[in-house]
Amino acid sequence: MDELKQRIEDRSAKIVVVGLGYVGLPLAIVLADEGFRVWGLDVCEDRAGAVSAGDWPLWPKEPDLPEMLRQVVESGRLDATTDYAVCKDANVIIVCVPTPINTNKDPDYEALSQAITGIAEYARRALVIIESTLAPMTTEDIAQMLWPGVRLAHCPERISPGSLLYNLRHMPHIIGGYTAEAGELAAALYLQIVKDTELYITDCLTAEIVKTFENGYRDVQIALANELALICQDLGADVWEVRELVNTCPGRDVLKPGPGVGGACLTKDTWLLASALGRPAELLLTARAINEAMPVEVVDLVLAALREAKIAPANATVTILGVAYRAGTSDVRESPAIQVMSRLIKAGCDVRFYDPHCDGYNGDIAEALNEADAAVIVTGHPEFERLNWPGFGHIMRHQVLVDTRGIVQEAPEGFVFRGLGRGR
Ligand code: SAJ
Repeated sequence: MDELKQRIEDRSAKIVVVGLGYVGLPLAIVLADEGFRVWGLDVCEDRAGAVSAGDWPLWPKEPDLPEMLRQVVESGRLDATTDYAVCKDANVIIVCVPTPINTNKDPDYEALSQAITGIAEYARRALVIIESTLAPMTTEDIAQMLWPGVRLAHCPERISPGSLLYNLRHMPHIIGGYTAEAGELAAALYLQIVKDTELYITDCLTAEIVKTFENGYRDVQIALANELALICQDLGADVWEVRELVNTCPGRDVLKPGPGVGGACLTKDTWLLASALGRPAELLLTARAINEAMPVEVVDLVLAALREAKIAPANATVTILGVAYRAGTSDVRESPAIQVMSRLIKAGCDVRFYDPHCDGYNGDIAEALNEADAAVIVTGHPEFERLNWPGFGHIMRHQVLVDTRGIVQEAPEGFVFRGLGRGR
């Protein structure tokens, strides 16, 4: 313990980060930036090659990290490989591989099993940290795959796209030690990178439940906002006004309704949590069902607006504004926009899309709206708050606008307008 702790504290520890995605790559960069010798390991040769060359292989819009990557590679503190043998003399191995769900909504631990198998023979001397999100009790299974005295901790990532670096440094860290010694060692490591935040040391099971439930909790809150939107739509009220007035009551903080929940975390963490239970997690799973059904509600709104404008879906060109799942980012993973688009295509519409943040989708908005029959705001990008609808009305073939984010204050003149949750 003492020698390893010493190496962590004086930053002479060699660290291997397994999985160079949006969790592992920022972590590897920050650790290298703090002076550690870091190796990234990824099964994808292209990914490992790009990182070794100092080229940011993920979303281009992430602040600061691409430049930091170039610097730590140039300084010789970060390198990448596909070969697990790099773990041989590692002092710390941090596993950051994806833990998605399969089509049955069960955990898909293929990448995790591969990573654990890959590091197993080298893990005897190292501290092993799992940052991947895990269903409760999975760390125990991982410990069984490693050797009996393994120093293992589950420290679930808490970062989100667009602010990876900030989250890594400033989010409170939950440190689940498989043993008290492992928890203490992991805390010593994270102390080297965090700024102005807390580390909380607990056991692995608690850390697993905290991570999966914190996202399940957010999913339930969003589902409640979405349910309120559907109630208001049904009864002829405006959800944005109702929400604002509900939130004047102390202790109420209704989130914003929208076209559904996207991203890699909220769409699966409930399922990871539920997979470990011997009883149904009814409220959490109902929330999932509500959020998963929101794209259908959006398509119904679009079809109703087209009907009002007397346009048959088969004759309609619909422009989707916003493909990213989260405002201000270029991340399209599990985006509700994809569901909305594919359902509109199934309904017979011709679908175009525009997103100012996503490469490949960010041509010219006027071109995307030219001769279109309808526009549908799906992502709440700030750029969409200032659009000149009367101007676009002149270039559109028909003037139909659907807003799923409550960012168009008033129906533009001459438009058939529908807002999610706006029954009037
Ligand atoms: N959404 C709504 N209404 C809201 C808030 C969000 O419809 O009021 C939708 C978004 O449009 C998006 C989805 O929910 O489609 C998820 O949004 P999010 O803001 O929760 O962003 P995520 O999925 O990137 O969540 C991450 C989570 N972080 C991790 O899993 C490590 C989550 O725990 C954080 O709370 C969240 O970021 C955050 O607040 O940054």
